[in-house]
Amino acid sequence: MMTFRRYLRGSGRVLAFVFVASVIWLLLDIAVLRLSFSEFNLQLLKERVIREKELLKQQAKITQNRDFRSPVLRMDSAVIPEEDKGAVSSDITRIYRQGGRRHKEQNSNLQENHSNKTVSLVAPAKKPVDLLENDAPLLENITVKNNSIAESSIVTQDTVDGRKDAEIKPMKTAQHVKDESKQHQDTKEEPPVKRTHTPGTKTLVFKEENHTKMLSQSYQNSTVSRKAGVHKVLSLDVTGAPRDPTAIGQFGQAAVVPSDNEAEVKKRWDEGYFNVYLSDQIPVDRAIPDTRPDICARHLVHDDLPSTSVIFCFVDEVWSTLLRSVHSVLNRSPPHLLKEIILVDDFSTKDYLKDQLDKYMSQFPKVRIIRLKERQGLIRARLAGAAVAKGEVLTFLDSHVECNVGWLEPLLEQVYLDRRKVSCPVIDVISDQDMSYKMVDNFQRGIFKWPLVFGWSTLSSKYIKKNNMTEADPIRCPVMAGGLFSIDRQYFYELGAYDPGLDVWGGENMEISFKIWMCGGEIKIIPCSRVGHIFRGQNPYKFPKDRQKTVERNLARVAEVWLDEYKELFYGHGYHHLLDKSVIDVGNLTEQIELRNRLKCKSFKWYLDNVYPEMVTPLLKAKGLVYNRGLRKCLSLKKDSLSFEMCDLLNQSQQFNYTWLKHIRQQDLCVAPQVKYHSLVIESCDRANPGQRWLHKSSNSELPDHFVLEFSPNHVCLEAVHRSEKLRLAPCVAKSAYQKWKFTDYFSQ
Ligand code: LR7
Ligand code: MN
Repeated sequence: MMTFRRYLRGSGRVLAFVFVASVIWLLLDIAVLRLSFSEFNLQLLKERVIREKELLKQQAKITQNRDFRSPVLRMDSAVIPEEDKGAVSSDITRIYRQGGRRHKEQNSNLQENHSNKTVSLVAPAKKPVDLLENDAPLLENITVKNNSIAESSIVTQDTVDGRKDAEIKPMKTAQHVKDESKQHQDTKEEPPVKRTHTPGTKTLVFKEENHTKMLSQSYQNSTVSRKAGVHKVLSLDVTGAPRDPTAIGQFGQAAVVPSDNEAEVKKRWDEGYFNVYLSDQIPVDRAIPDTRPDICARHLVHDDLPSTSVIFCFVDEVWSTLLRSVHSVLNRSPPHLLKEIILVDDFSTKDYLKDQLDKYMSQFPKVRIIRLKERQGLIRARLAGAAVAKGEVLTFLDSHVECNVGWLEPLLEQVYLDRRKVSCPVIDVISDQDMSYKMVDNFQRGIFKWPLVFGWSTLSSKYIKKNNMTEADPIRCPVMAGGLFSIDRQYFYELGAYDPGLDVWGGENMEISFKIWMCGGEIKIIPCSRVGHIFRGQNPYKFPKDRQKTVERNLARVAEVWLDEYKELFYGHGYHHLLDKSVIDVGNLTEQIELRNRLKCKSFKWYLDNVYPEMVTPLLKAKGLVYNRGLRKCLSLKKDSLSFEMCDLLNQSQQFNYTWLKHIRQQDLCVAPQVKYHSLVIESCDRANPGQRWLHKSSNSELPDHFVLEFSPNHVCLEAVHRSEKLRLAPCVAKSAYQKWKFTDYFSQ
């Protein structure tokens, strides 16, 4: 105790005071510090909650948006393979921990994309006349030509009441079964033929009031200011009581060939690639069954419909089918509406198509024949016919058809209601085997699949119900088959007619369809107008140049002018070779592109969103981080060089696209092999350069997860080097994890 007191004396007292004061100061300091730490933590926590909320909001928005998904939202499932999740879990935490800047960038990108989408989805103003706008999803069965599938197969199709119903497709010989990617447009496939006996299939009740309502609504909204009366559609048919009721094939019935004449059938088949032998025995003015829905005969049309020129182009058409086509128009069209029939002879080689044809047709004052001095192909032949046509409406038909009762007025009625309406009949089937006339299933429309392959698809029963459709209502048609349609003559020219650079056959139906829809018009299939057509397995005439190249070139012209950024999808579906200028010269497109600009046509995206929304068209095959299984890291591009980093969904250097042209790209830069094929470089993307194409997830590939260099004849793959974490090219090894890659999001296989 004494000792302690001694310490408190003199200088010791001062020292003790200083000590106690410092202890108190220290304690106070600690208390203040603790207080500010907890405030700071609270702030951090708040920020994190806000960020997470924002992420969730975007997630909700983006899930509604089919075509655009942020990698951030898929990180748990897509970026990281299940077995590797642990390895990168710290990265996920890091993303959340990272400050706002990069995060904001990502946000604004997402917002921008989202608002773009919203704008482009604004539907065009509905015309009251049109009861059938595309406001319901169309889940449909699609029949596209696919030569790799034996066409004798039985395809099932949804019937109106949703049951599966067998639909029998006609047999086609195996010789037509060719490489699918090269033969897309070889022939047009028949639409499904109606089965005559479908017990239990619900028949839709026709609603006459619907039509009358439509007609009066249409009239109110018509661009035509004339006032006219209406009348019931004329069911004119000169062949109603045929000359020879017992003739072969009469009434559109199947004609049977006696067995001892089968050799003759075979011998003459190639003249038209159908049963020419039978056709020649069937009356050129035979009667056919009226295949229209019953209500059609009671439909009203306007009294002052425009007149039409019917244009048939032909090259080496079979005599009897050409005549039957012409007779069917003469016999079943109201004479006051039929201005003329123009036969355009596209430099045929057959003698009977010269003087004999002139002589035969001279008995019909309405028939004019124009002869082309050299082979032009059907597209320029149609242009030649249109150039001399005098009717207000042009009606194009193939030269092996049979127009049915009441076919013309419903087509002209559409044009009358709005000159930008282009109307197509339902194309019934005339059998190439027995020449019977067959009714096709209702509710069919023309569509395309990549790479611009025409096909038929059935409207879904949901769509039919939602739009309260009857079998007689016009059907919006994204793509017309091509050969059979009516169009206002002046409007045809306003649209720039056909691209005259299209050769011989193929692709012009895509061109005119995109042009019509994108430049303010519409295409409808009119179920009350029926025309039979002989669908053939092959074109019976010669192509001046290679057939396949001709069609490919036509399609490439269409793609270049009309498809915008979607042309990558066209080339990406088996047409990469067309990008090489030395392989194909598509010719000059300036005029076509100028035309599109002059007409201020809408974008192809608009067309897809508004006319054919059921078509799923992702612009990329895959996108996001490029994760390497072996390294468990992601590819990164910094200062033009590739390396690996811990995966970071917000890191822009790690974002890559895998395109339809098979590029692994970031903006305009593509991953490409080094000249000597051992290492990798980054270079400007060049769509014509096959060296920049990588196969990844390609169907039937034994190396689906690899990046296989397409260009190289040996299997060479992109590989991450284990130790150096560099990239190199190496012979492909199926099991090597270092050669396996995964994008965050895949949009297509
Ligand atoms: O060089 C030619 N010159 C011609 O005048 C080649 C053909 N033609 C004539 C030919 O004689 C025929 O009258 O053009 C017409 C059409 O030729 P097809 O019958 O050989 O064609 P297609 O029926 O096989 O093909 C369809 O696709 C074509 C693509 O260019 C045209 O658009 C056809 O008009 C079109 N036919 C139809 O749309 C009928 C329904 C088929 C379907 C689906
Ligand atoms: Mn045809």
